[in-house]
Amino acid sequence: MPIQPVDKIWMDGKLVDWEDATVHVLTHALHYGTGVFEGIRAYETPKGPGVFRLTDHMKRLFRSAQVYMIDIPFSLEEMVEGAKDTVRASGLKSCYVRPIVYRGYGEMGLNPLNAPVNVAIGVWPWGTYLGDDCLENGARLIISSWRRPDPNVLPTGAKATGQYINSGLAKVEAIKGGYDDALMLSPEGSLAEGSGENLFIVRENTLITPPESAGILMGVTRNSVTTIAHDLGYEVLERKFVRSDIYTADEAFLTGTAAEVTPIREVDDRPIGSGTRGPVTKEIQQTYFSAVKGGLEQYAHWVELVD
Ligand code: PPE
Repeated sequence: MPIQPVDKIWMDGKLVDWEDATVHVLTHALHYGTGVFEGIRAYETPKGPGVFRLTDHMKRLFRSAQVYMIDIPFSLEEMVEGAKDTVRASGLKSCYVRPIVYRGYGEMGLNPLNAPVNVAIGVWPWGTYLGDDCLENGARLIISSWRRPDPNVLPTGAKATGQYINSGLAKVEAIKGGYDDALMLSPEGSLAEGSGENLFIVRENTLITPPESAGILMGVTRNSVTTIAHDLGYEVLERKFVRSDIYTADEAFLTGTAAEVTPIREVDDRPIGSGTRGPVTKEIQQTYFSAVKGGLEQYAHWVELVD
C-alpha cells in the first residue's frame, strides 16, 4: 500500500514536517525489531473526525511496552492528545493512525535497555485493507504453512514491530499463491488469526473466535464485534477450533482496525457457506460501520472526537 504523505508527523512530543520525520540507520529498532506500535482508524463523523477507541488502543500500546520493558516517556493522556493533534494537523476527514514507540539511536547489541526510547505518531489516508470487493463479497484465504509462534517464543499478545516478520511470511505466501490473505495456526495446530486480523466463524446463531491462548493479538475490533454481536442477540464463544471447523462453518469473517469486518468467502479453495458474504456477517459489518462513523448512540463512547 503506497503511503500518501500529509503535512505533519508527531515526533517525541512535537509536530514536525513529514519529510523531517527520519531516523538514523543505526536505530536499534531497525536492527532488532525493538518497537511496539498501534494501528487505529479515524472516521468521518457528523461532528468531525472521530478516532475509534483511541484510548483503548493507546492502553494496549502501554501493555505492549510493559512486556518489552519499554518506558514510554509520555502519559496515556499525552499520547491520546498527540494522536488527536496529528489527525487535526493532517486536515483529513478520515485516516489511519500509527503510533510507534521504538528503541532509538545510540546503542547496539541485544540488550535494548540502555537504548533511548523514541515515540512517533503518523497518519495517512488508508482505504479498505483487502480491497472493496473483499469487503462486499468476501476474501479468499489460505491457511499458511507458517504458524504463529508459541507465546513463550514471542509474546503474541504484545504488538511489537519485530513480530510482524512472521505475519509477512504468511502474507507473501498467500499473495504469491493468488489469495487475498492468510490464516495462521497456533503451534499446536488450532486456528489462531489472520496475518493482521482476528478470526470469527459463525454457526447458526453462535459466533466462535479463538481465545488468547491460541496465540492471538487481543484485537480491539474483536472486542467491539463481540459487544455488537451480543447486543444483536448472538452468542459469542471463545473456543479453540481446527481447520475443518472453518471449512464447514456457515460463515466466517476477519476483524481488525485496518480490515474492519471482512467476510471470508473461501478457505483453502473451499467455499464457506454460500461462498459469499453471509447474513450474520453483513449485519455485524453494517452495525460496525455505523458505530465507527458515530451513527449509533449506544456506541458513541467509542468515538473519540478530534475537535
Ligand atoms: N491480529 C494481528 C496479528 C494484527 O496485526 C491485528 C491488527 C489484529 C489481530 C486486529 O487487532 P485490532 O486492530 O486491534 O482489531 N493489525 C493492524 C495492522 C495492519 C497493517 O497491515 O499494518 C491493523 O489492523 O491496524
